[in-house]
Amino acid sequence: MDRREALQAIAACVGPPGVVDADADGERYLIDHRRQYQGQAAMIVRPADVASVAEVVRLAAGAGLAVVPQGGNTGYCGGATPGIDGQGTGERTILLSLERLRGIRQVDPVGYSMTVEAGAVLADVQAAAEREGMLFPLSLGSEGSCQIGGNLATNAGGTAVLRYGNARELVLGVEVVLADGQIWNGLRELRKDNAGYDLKQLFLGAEGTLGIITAAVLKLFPLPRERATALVAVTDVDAACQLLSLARRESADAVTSFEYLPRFALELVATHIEGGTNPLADANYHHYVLVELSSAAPEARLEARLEHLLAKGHARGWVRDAVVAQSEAQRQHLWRLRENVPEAQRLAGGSFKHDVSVPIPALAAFLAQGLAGAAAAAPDARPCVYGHIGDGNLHFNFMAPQGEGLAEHFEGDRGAQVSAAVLDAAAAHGGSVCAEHGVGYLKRPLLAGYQDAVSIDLMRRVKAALDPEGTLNPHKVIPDDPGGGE
Ligand code: FAD
Ligand code: 2HG
Ligand code: ZN
Repeated sequence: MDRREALQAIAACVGPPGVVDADADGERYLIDHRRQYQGQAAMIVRPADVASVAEVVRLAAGAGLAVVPQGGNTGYCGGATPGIDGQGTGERTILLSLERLRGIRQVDPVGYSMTVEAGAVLADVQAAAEREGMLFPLSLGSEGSCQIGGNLATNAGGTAVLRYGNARELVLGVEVVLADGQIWNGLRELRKDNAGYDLKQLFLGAEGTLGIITAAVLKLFPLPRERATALVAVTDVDAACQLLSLARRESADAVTSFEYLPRFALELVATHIEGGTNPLADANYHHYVLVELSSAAPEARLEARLEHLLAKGHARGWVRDAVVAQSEAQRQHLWRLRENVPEAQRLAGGSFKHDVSVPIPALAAFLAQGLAGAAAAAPDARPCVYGHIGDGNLHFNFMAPQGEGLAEHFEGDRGAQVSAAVLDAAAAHGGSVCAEHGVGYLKRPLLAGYQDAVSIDLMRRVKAALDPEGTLNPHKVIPDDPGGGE
């Protein structure tokens, strides 16, 4: 079958509701969330079930067409955008959206698990678990539009990793369409299974380069009965890390979230987001953490524990001031301040982003080194460094000076020097230059520069074993092989 015939067969397989009219609706699928990439595809399809996903991949592979899977298209690294390699691959690429596979197949209160299809929106997965009195703890600012398949494919992090782990730690089983169109049914609910390699891990965090996740069995947890949440002004990042350690000990490890916010991030939210007022704005504090404790125990007395540890932190000189939420509305308000930092940055002209992690004890030294190096290269840039310090993960972002465009300020050498300052500092502290957003297309050069050669070689060999024809999401994740391969 040639490519034209394969495209016709794919269209027939998914039927008219499964083919997107690219002229009318293509932008939603072909441009990434941050509008950094304009993609191209020979066809955009939305199969309605796993058998159709498998048939699309089988037909595509047989005709030498590539397939790029897409979830909610909220990714930050261009991973879900087809045909952006500048080599005209769009003409032989199918974009496959999982959005019609959105069923919640089962919620199991005895096994504390649920089985969902890949296209289910994360917020719907959370709500389905909650309706049955359980918690699916993955939580990100994009949860209203990202899909569980995309979350698993990127091994998403978010604001509850400290307590529950990254996405890959929340998975018991997966169903995957392989590069030749076979379906691997790994939808197991087992808590223990050492029958050889843990194959599901190959597909979690692989960003669609090794298989297309079509369904998953997820771990659930008891729903918290109590939460205590505070916005805390701390002396500096070192003090924040000390407070985290104390909080874990004092609360019997009830710390669910521990998020760092510098004054500048809160100012952006106050300026650009309706109702985004920082309750501690009047005092001249520079460093804040949003702390949340949660517990499923009936009388955990979390608010008292939180007050107690804040008092201890104050006595030790780490805490300067704090607001403890007194109602669910106040709690929501504090979370709105944190969750809206990405949107506030976007509304303020966008940010030059780095997503890095280091061991928690190295955070303060890393931050100081990264900021100093970046300031030497771009003294007028405005750092907006914030994020999941409870996981050692900082979003090391920079905004252009007021009145100047982002691209204009960071293009060329200046941007390269800022990035080198941040990424070299992360590497020097034993960190990662791709903490939670993945590699996609954007960060392949970083991987080539900062990942050791043996790791990259192993990744190439895994890719060659699972997708020898390079059908799935080509030119993503794995750096180009100077020897001529992908
Ligand atoms: P997409 O963007 O559609 O795809 C991402 C990658 O996964 C692509 O490579 C794609 O090919 C692949 N893929 C998608 N679906 C499948 C599938 N079913 N099978 C195989 N491969 C697939 N990320 C975090 O980790 N933590 C955060 O706190 C966080 N906060 C965010 C806040 C905002 C406001 C925004 C816009 C984004 C945020 N992100 C965050 C980034 C993003 O939301 C996550 O990476 C998310 O997991 C992507 O899911 P998605 O469904 O949108 O995937
Ligand atoms: C978050 O934690 C997201 O809010 C976005 O991961 C990070 O703005 C960013 O770079
Ligand atoms: Zn994040």
